[in-house]
Amino acid sequence: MLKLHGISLSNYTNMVKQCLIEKGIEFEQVDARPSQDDDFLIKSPMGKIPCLETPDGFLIETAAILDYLEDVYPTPAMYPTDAFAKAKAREIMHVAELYIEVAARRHLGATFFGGERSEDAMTEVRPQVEKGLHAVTQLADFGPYVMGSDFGNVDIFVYHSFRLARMILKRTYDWDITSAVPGFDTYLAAMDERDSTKSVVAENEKAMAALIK
Ligand SMILES: N[C@@H](CCC(=O)N[C@@H](CS)C(=O)NCC(=O)O)C(=O)O
Repeated sequence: MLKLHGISLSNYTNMVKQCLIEKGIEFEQVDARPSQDDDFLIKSPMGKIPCLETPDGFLIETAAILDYLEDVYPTPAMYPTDAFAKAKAREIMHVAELYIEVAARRHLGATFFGGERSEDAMTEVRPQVEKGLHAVTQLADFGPYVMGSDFGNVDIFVYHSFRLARMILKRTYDWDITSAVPGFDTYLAAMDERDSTKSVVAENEKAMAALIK
């Protein structure tokens, strides 16, 4: 059986978990936190979570894991079949990760873990995220899903990237990024109705409540 190493606090772990649930793949979640310990680096060479334990070995990087799941468990399909549309889905996933979530993450320590607020990050992050949001607005369809009427990995990826970024940016700048992207609220409502979202978010909220207290 596949083993998903990670915790429910982790938005990337939650992306993989939601894809596993949507595909109906049996898996076990193994509690693992990011670590630079040698025994964890053997499984996850950057020390990050998630990592997926497969019959062929360990895999890291969420987008690569989602691709593996698609190749090994092709139904239900989580990417468009058309090559260009599939590349467009991946394009939006990269934009959401690199220019919104990773940018917002610079405030993660100060927002949730009592770290010191960086003045450089305060001035640099917001304009970076604004560029990312502008790109998503241009690329996405939200009809109601990111690429139209079909749900897929791009929806899972954008949902969990934005969810964390939104919490961080609200607490940092009192800025709600969902209102910056037309149609985003309709997409969120469609995502929130899915059983897979409900179960992943419920576990995440439990973990967040314990963290924030
Ligand atoms: N690009 C990685 C990002 C994974 C990631 O940043 N995971 C976080 C937890 S949500 C982590 O392990 N952070 C610890 C660290 O960056 O050292 C992926 O796609 O899986």
